[in-house]
Amino acid sequence: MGRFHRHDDGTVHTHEHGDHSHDHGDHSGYETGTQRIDVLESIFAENDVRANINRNAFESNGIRALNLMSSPGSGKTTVLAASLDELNGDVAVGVIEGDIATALDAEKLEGRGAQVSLINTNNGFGGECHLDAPMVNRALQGLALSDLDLVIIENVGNLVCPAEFDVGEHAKAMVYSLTEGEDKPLKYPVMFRAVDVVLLNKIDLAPYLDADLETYVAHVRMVNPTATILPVSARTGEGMAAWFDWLRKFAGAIPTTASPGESG
Ligand SMILES: Nc1nc2c(ncn2[C@@H]2O[C@H](COP(=O)(O)OP(=O)(O)OP(=O)(O)O)[C@@H](O)[C@H]2O)c(=O)[nH]1
Ligand SMILES: [Mg+2]
Repeated sequence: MGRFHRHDDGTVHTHEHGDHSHDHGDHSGYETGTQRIDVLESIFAENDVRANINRNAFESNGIRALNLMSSPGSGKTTVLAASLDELNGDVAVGVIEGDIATALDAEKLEGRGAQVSLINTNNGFGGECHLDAPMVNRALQGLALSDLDLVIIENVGNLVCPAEFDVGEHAKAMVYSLTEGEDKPLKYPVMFRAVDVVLLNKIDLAPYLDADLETYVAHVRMVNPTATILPVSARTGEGMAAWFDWLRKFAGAIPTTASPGESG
């Protein structure tokens, strides 16, 4: 069982076995709970310091930054490729491409008018399941920030860890594919709760999956009443105009009364 977790407000809480009347007899894990929490708190604290450094770097260059997250294969890179093609010549975009290994996604985004900076999290010990602020800070060295309006960070494909790390972004978006099943917001609420936008992707597959879009939307709403939910197909382009519109507003390229990502 997990003995710590980080709340949306950034605090870390622990549940020791001694808190409960039962004892699972599980002594294989961490006997030193307090020390472990100290380490985690300092990791998150250090991350948040670096995240603010990143945010200041973005803001001093007039950049808006978006953290794009999802399970593996939901469609982040496909959405990004279409977005770069759409904004090319209009909005100056930089991409930070986070992957455990390979340059495969970074290569798919080449030639679309954007600067791309790749960061592999593989450190020889298996690779991190998320980007943290220090990694994004290193990736920033690969971008000419003064030339950019918008930076999109493609996080490592994972439905849990990326949502826990502020990397200095101004808003979080996620891609939720119909193929993942309609129960995912309920089973993995942390990311669904953390995001400003949910792209409900692969709607072209709805007939084959016998999927009911309304149930997907209702489940997202149960954990996140305010997120913008956009049903799209990055494959066919259906619904993508609304996403491009959101991105342009976010980047400040078209006027808006309330900037997306600043409402919540
Ligand atoms: N049918 C359909 N397929 C899609 C759609 N969007 C993406 N795909 C396919 O889904 C697969 C995964 O898409 P990616 O864009 O690589 O997903 P990703 O989230 O970037 O994956 P990771 O970076 O590995 O986590 C690819 O084969 C895409 O062509 C869509 O709207 N409809
Ligand atoms: Mg990808």
